[in-house]
Formats: sequence, C-alpha cells, structure tokens
Amino acid sequence: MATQELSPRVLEFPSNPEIDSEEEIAEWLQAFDELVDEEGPRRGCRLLEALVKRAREEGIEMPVQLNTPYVNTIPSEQEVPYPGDRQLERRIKSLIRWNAMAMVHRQNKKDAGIGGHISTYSSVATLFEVGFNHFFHARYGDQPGDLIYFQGHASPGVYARAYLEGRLSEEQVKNFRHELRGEPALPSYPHPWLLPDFWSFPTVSMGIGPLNALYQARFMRYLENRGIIPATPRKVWAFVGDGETDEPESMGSLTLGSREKLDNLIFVVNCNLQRLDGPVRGNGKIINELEAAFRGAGWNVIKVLWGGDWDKLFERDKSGLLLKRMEECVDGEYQAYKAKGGEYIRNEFFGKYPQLLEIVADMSDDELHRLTRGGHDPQKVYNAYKRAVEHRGSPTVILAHTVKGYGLGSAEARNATHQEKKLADEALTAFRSRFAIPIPEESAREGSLYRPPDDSPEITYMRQRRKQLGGFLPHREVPAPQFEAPSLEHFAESLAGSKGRAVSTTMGYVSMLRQLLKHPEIGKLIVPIIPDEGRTFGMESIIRQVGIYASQGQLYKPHDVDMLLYYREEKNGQILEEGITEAGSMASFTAAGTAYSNYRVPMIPFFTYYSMFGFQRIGDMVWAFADARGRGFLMGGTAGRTTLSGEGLQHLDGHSHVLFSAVPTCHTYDPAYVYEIAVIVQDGMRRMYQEGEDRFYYVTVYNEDYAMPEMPKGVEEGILRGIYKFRAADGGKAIVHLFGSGPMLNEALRAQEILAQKYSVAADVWSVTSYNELRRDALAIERWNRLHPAEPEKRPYILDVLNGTEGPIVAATDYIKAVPDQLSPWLCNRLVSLGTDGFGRSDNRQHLRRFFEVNAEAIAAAALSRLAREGKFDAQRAQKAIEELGVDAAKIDPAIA
Ligand SMILES: Cc1ncc(C[n+]2csc(CCOP(=O)(O)OP(=O)(O)O)c2C)c(N)n1
Ligand SMILES: [Mg+2]
Repeated sequence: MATQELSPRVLEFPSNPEIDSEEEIAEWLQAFDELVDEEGPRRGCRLLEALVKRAREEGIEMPVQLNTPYVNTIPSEQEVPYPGDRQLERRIKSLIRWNAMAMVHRQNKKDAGIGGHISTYSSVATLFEVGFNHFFHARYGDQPGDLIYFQGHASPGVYARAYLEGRLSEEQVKNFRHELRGEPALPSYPHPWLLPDFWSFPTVSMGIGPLNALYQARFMRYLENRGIIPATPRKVWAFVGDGETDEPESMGSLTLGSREKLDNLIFVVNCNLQRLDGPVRGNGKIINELEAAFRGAGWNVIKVLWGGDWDKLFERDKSGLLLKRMEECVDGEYQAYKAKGGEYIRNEFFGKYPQLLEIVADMSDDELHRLTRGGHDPQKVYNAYKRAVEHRGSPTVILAHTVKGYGLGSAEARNATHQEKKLADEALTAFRSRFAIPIPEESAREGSLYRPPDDSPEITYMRQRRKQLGGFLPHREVPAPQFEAPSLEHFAESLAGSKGRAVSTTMGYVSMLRQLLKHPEIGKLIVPIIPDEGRTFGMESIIRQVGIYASQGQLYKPHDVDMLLYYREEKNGQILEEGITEAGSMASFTAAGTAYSNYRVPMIPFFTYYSMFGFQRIGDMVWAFADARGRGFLMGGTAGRTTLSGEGLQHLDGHSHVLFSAVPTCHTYDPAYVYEIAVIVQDGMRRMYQEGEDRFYYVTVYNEDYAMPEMPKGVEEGILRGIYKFRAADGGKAIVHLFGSGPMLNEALRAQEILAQKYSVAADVWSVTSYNELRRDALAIERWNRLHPAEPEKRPYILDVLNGTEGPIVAATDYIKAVPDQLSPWLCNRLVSLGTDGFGRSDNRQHLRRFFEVNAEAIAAAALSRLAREGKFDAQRAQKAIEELGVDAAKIDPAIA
C-alpha cells in the first residue's frame, strides 16, 4: 500500500549523480515505508509535513508538487464491495448502450446528416449508470433532490434509459432529432425549452454546464443559509467532457468552490482523452493537468484511472515499473493502445521493459485489450462516488479515465469517432454479440430498438432502484404558481415622479428595489446580483439594508463600520456580490431564475451590471438561461453610447438592445422615466411569477440626472407594448413626430421646442420604451394577415397608435440605428433613425451627442431636412437650419470614425 500511495515519483527531483546517492535514498525510503506500515499513513503524512517545514526553515526550495502517482486515488484495499447486482446492472447498461447507439444509427440511416453522437455516451455509460442505480436522488422527503448536469452530447444514453424505464415512448425515441413532424419526438440535447418535463439544465454549449453547476451549488447554500429551503444532503453533479475543460468557463471559477466549501458539488470529468478532432492532450496527460489545476484550486481530487483487472498486475509488479510505464506514456499513446488492440499493447506498452512483459505473459491479446480503464469499472466508480458524497469541506472532482467509442469496434478510440453517426453492418453485429443484445441479427443491422418486457428482471431492477432513490431522473417539475405580484400601488413612490429633483433612472430603479426588498411577502424572494458595481449604481444603501451574502459571515471589522452605509457581510445576507465576473453573476442569475422549478421557490433575481459588459460577453449563457426557462430581470446599467460620460470606446454600449432582441423569451425595454420602469417591473413580476410565463426582462437604466415626471394617466398599456404619446405639439396638428427612448426622450422634447420656437414646426413627442416589443407585435400580426388572406386585415399596435398622424418620424436612441429601424417595414417612408452607430469616445454627454448627431439640435435638423425632402419646408432654409443648429455637415460620419 505504501508504495502505491507514495511512489518514488512524489519524491523525485531531477537527478544529479553528484548529490544523489541511490543507496541513501533507498535507505530513507525503507525507513519511511516501515513507519507507514507500522503506524499508518497519517503518521507518514505528519512526518513529511515536518520534514518539508524543516527544509523550508533551512532555506531549501521545494518544487511544488500537485500531482499524485498515475494510479487510482482510492487503493483497492480501501474499497467497499459493490452494493448492487453487477450482472444485472451490466445487462441493463448494455441495453442502454444498444438503444442509445441504435437511436442515432437508425436515424442517420433514414435521414443522412441528421447527426447525433454515439461515442460520448459509450465512454460515460458506467459513470452515469452507477449514479442512476446508487447515487442520484430524485427527492429527499418532500424536498427536491440532486441537480444533475448531464454531458450534453451523451443525451442518447439518458433517453435510452428513460425509454427502458417506460418514461419515453418508442415513438419519441424513433423521432430523435425529428422534432417537427407532428409526432412526439426528442430534441438533440438537454433543452428544457423543448422537453420541459424532462431536462432542467442545458449543457451542450461547452463550458456552460460546469460554470452553472458551480454557481448552482453556491446558490443552494445561499438558499439554505437564508432559511429559504431546508438543508438536505442534496448534491449538484456535473458531468463534463475532458475537452470541455479547455473552455475558460469550465475552469475559470474553480476557486469559488473551495472558498465556499461547496461539498455539495461533484464534478465528474469523463477523461476519454479525446475531443472532436483528436486527442485532448496527445503529448501530455489531461488527467495530470486537471488534477494539478483542481488540487491547486483547493478541490478534493479523486482519480479513477484503472479498472479492477489492473489490480493483480500491480500486485505482480514488484519493480515499480508498471507505474513508471504508466507515468511515462502520453495520452496519444493511451489512445493508440485502445485503437490498435492487444498485440500492440503487449509490444508497445508492456514490451518496453522485459519485466513487464513477464507479468502479462499468461494473458491473451484479447485480455490485454480488454484491460479496463477505471471509468468503465463500476466497482471503482462506485467507490469514487461514495467518497465524493461523503467528503466534507470542499467540492470533489472525479477524474475518470475512459475510452471514447467504448464497444464500438473499429470506432473505438479513433480520432474520427466523435463524428461517427452510424455503424457498419459488421460493427452492429459485433456490438450485438459483445453486449449480448437478444435481438435477431437482421434487426440488429437495422438498428432496431430493444426493450425487454415490463416484468423482466432488468426493467424491474431499474425501476426498483429509482424508486429507492426517490423517483426517475432527469425530471423537471414546475409547481403551480402561488405568488401574488405587488400591485402598482406598491410602486407609488416611483410613479409619483421626483418633484423636480434631478435623479437618474438608475437611482429610481435602486430605490424601487429597496422598496421591493421591504415587501412583507416577496421581499425575501428578491436576489440582487452585482458584479462589483454596486457603488457605480448607488446600491450602498441596499448593502446596508439586506447585507451581502457571505457564507462565513463577516470575519473582520470593516474599516467603515462607523459609517451608516458600511460594507456589511452576513451569513444570511441577501445580495450576491460576485466580484468581477459577469459570467459568474449570470450563472447565479440562472440558478436564481430557475429556482421556481429546481427548488420550488420563486426567487426573483435582479442582476444589475454595466450594460456593455453584458450580452456581448456572456451571450451564450443568456441563451442557455432562456432555454432553461429562466425568469428574472437583467438590468443594464450605465447604458447608452452617449449618456455615460468620459469612459469611452470599451464602455459605451450602443448595441445590447439589438443583441437581446434576438432572444425569443427576452423582453427588452429602454425606459426614459422611473414610472416606466415601475410599470415594466410590476407587470414582469405578474407575468413571470404570478402567471407562470417563461420569460425574462432586459431593462436599461442610465446615470443621467433629470427631473422624473409623475406618470400621466392611462399610459400603462403603451409603456408595456412599447410606445405612448408623451407630449403633444403645443397648438396645431403635428406635421412631424419625434420618438425618444431612454434619456434621448429629453433631447426629443428639447427638439420639439426648437422646432416650434425657431421654425414654427409642430411636433408630437412619443416615448418609445421598446422597439422590440412593437416589432414582435407587428410581425405576429403580419404573419396572421399573410396566412389569412380572405379575412379582414388586422393592424399592428404601432399603426394603431399612429393612426391619423402624418408626416415624418424622427427616432432618437442612445443605441444604434438598427434599434428603431426594426419598425421600418410598417413605417414605410416615414422613419428617420438617429442612433449611435460607431465607436464611442471619451467626452461628456454634450459632446458625445453632438458627435453622434443625436442631440436635440440634430433631431430638429433631421426633422426639417426630411420635411424639406417632402416639400413641406423650404430646402434652403433647412440647409441653413442645419448650420444654425451646429450640426456639422462636413464632418466625418461617426459610424466609421
Ligand atoms: C462552445 C462549444 N464549442 C464547440 C462545440 C462543438 N463540440 C461538440 S462536442 C465537442 C467535443 C467535446 O469533447 P469532450 O468535451 O472531450 O467530450 P467527449 O465527447 O469526448 O466526451 C465539440 C467541440 C460545442 N458543443 N460547444
Ligand atoms: Mg473527451
């Protein structure tokens, strides 16, 4: 045992004959081995610690060693016996393997190019099955159970199991990747949007699963520490590909896990040593690399490298050469061994040292080929899971050595295996006999599904095991909403206006949030999330009010404790102050925004951030959030390309509205006044949490101070649908219409005055809260009209609202022109968009707006210019007006400057 746990490798230094004495080292090792044998590993560990300490005191620099020997972390003598019926479980697994493969194979035979993966599941099958049979809890009493992030492209295996369990119909399985044929079907990957009572966690975009799982585990603790859910032994399991660990999202936040002592989190990395094109680390060892990274980040690392059949070889090998050989091989070689078979393994792996050839002399080539990798041995996997589940104080990662394309014959461990969609007839036949699938050869060749009868031992066992563990998984549930949104009266303060005081929409939003946090019922459900920008948005008062969540409480006395708004951290604090990580914050937003289903508590996240560092940075996570049917409010702060002064090109956002508008369940709003925000937030809460609609909101808030008017009567519907008239022309019918959004509404109002006073042109001013909502409404109506040519035409809301108006429309936005241009199809030749296309600059608002030609003067000039083109204003006068108003006709177009 001592040799396995503490191999010479751990103590190895680059050899130098002048100072190395083999004899002396051997003596020390022998003494050490004796100590460990007699007094146990703990004593050994203490001794080494003491020696290292002494070495440091004497100024000896020790190399940092984060890798342990290339063997299983759990020595075989410490294993517990497997508690299940291994024979039966193997049969079940074989059936799942078959159906998973057949599902993809037959579909590609029928519909070439429809895709699907067979080699990923083949490598992860044992890792999943041991979990399904012995670990994955569907429920703890009346509490939801484990949350499992399945490796996305292993989905055929998860479907195949559910098919055997009788939860998915044959028709569904036969329609894998055929979702649009009017029959029950299955989506390619874990998509809660497409299979809402099955999947909970979208994972297939690499890196998003592990990051979301990490923050999910932290959010679970947050809910427990705040007393919102009881603490249970539930776990978050994340199955991750080894290639997937290259994504920064996978590894970028690991220290959160150890910092927060997330022993409710288990990563299982399916180390099949391959990704899509080829080996993950052909010239190195991905498992060593990951071990060092996770260990360095403070995780508990359990390596499951070798199956039980290697144990006897370790016993036979007295020379230590077997381990030496394992350590010197690189992953490219390990892959080749599996791809090339037993004879090759004998010659190339064992053959390097004659002593090693001897220990396998009694084994056939076939036996050598079948020597199992740890991740395919249920006994080893079970023991690793058991340790992981019992481990306390940090998260665990299990690094499981597997074979990509396991059991797929000629596709096994080949570089091209990831792309393999169908098997040749011989491979199917071989698969059938290797895994003893009881179907006729003819059916095997067709890739027929196979499910034994309900009362067969296999199905009975599977069901029994799941029953024992609380029910089937994956399974997504949404309890009926029991939530009453606060009425609009609750927002009275926000609706009343600022009584002439200059405030920003951000300030207005923050005080609204403060009010909501005080709400007797829903206050506790609010989850404010900020990535180190609380002060930017004036949220110090909220920090004082509800505290920052800190799992350890506050271990220090903050320097500003004597101040009213000190930095308050609490074990039951409500704010998630994530530090500088928009991706981490988005992962928290996802955990909170899906808690209504995962924990049955309708948490309401408000993630407030720098709008520029939002979608363009973490857009894929937003997409996954929508897929997961997430609900909540994304608040894009310091919004706009001209409103934030001084910060310049990298900070000035003029396009996040375009990006968010592409997410089907996202409602985007660009409000000008605080009462508009109140109406949007109130209705959002009602729709998401009271009515249970799967949607979320993106609302931009700005930092320009101005007086907030009181809400005019009857504008609620307009605010929500995207437009209402804010100020009609003073005297006379408007011949031009000015649209304004966000702070640009004020510019439009100033333009209205300029037009009236200087040029006697009457203009109406409209607040456009959402071009996106207006466009979606118009598109839906247009589609209806297209599909019902014999019915009377319906009119989109935007045309309804503008009915009876005439003349050009000048739309001013702090976003790019594409935002208002969304309405071009319905506003025909009326629309002139003024926006902030181009790179931002560092300057103040006045100069920025002049530069981008969106200030009041530019709006007025644009109106006159357009009126002139329509023959309603003298063209020469319009040209002169442009000059008078200070709009520089000769300067370079800001869009390309
Ligand atoms: C962000 C992202 N980039 C690329 C892909 C395409 N892709 C799908 S599977 C795969 C290889 C995955 O390799 P690995 O993580 O090792 O999983 P394995 O199939 O080997 O278990 C790639 C690149 C993706 N799904 N997501
Ligand atoms: Mg892989």
